[in-house]
Amino acid sequence: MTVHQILVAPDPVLRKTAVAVECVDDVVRTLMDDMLETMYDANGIGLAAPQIGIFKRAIVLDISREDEDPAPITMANPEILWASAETTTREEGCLSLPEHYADVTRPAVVKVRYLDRENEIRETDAEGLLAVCLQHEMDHLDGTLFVDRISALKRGIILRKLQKAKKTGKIDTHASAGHDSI
Ligand code: GNR
Ligand code: NI
Repeated sequence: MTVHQILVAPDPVLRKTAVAVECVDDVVRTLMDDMLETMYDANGIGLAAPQIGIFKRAIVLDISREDEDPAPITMANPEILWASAETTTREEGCLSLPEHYADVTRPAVVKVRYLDRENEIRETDAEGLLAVCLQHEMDHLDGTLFVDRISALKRGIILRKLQKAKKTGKIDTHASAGHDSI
């Protein structure tokens, strides 16, 4: 298993659209296991393959609390079949926008179809934090970041700060904070 480096915005790689997974085979299962390990290592509750530079429609999540047993979820080719008109607003963060948070409004409930680890088609209804996280991860598969769903003013502030931090080398990316560098 491998902990991957997580790409940080602004990075054109995060803007690419990921390609559908043809079949959830051992290669995809290994990718998902690596994504889970990377996500847990970074203390995230979700991760999409493009965040580690892999353009496959694969996402992982675990929204269990620290005092609960781990509850990893892996999905390939997730698609929203239905979204509620009712919306919910929640403060979001993103491992690719480190240390920046903003309120994002999204449908409160979604029905999602996906391929599970055994390549079986499944459907599930999600609400609450799971619905938020699912939509956040699915956005990554289309090159969308949560800052695209807030005001242009706030988006500009966050992206400019990240760009500046990158230029001055002050960004505390996962890799530079971890064991890969130096
Ligand atoms: O770790 C994460 N926390 C989070 C909090 C609120 C809404 C969405 C998320 S997902 C994020 C991890 C991440 O960047 N996934 O792409
Ligand atoms: Ni994210």
